[in-house]
Amino acid sequence: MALRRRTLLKVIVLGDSGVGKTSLMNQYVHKKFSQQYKATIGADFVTKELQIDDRLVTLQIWDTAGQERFQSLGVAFYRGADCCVLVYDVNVMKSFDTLDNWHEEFLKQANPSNPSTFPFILLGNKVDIDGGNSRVVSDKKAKDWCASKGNVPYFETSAKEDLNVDAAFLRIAKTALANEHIFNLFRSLLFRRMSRGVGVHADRNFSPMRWLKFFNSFLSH
Ligand SMILES: Nc1nc2c(ncn2[C@@H]2O[C@H](COP(=O)(O)OP(=O)(O)OP(=O)(O)O)[C@@H](O)[C@H]2O)c(=O)[nH]1
Ligand SMILES: [Mg+2]
Repeated sequence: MALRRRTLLKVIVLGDSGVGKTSLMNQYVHKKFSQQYKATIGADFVTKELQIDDRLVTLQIWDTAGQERFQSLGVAFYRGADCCVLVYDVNVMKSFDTLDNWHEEFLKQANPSNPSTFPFILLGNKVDIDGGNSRVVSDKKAKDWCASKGNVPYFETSAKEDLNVDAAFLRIAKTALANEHIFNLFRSLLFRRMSRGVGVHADRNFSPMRWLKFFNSFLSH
């Protein structure tokens, strides 16, 4: 088999305390679920390898603390993210109402080069509770929110029953990978221009130094 390049994708999971961020990750990576609640402190990551078409992908999934007093993440933490997963609990209205804040906060901290196209995914978790009878956020309300943010993909999940968890994370990986492709395409175009600049010194618009500066400023965002 030919040697394939491994791609590392950084995914950040955000949402209110208790919505099930840690549980979703544990279900996805370890196929385990615990009823016991143990608040996440700071942030921690797990990795999962998967194959998408002919690409080997390592998902680095960062679990974060929903509780404000345990949030201690600096700007550097958000930088370089390939996808942001927002989680709410379909039985708790407040966890849905705060999605705007999480969305805004992520964009402020991560400062991606194009905020309007940065990939987000929304997960409505705990759909198993009470057979859906205690649900307060409708499917339509969630989809409307997604539409208002530029067609964010939406999944309804249960970490407890392992419902839709694999499907959601596969979509997360594909979305992050697509974002990475765009980045790589841009980078290769930039390098081509740079090398042309080296060959054609008369073309001052494409001087290598100019492209290098531009490229560095692009990378630092
Ligand atoms: N019934 C049910 N309970 C769930 C589900 N997901 C998580 N829980 C429970 O909800 C509680 C909180 O889950 P966590 O995964 O710790 O929540 P979190 O979002 O990581 O919380 P923080 O770390 O404080 O931000 C735990 O008691 C879990 O067992 C689910 O899909 N269904
Ligand atoms: Mg947690």
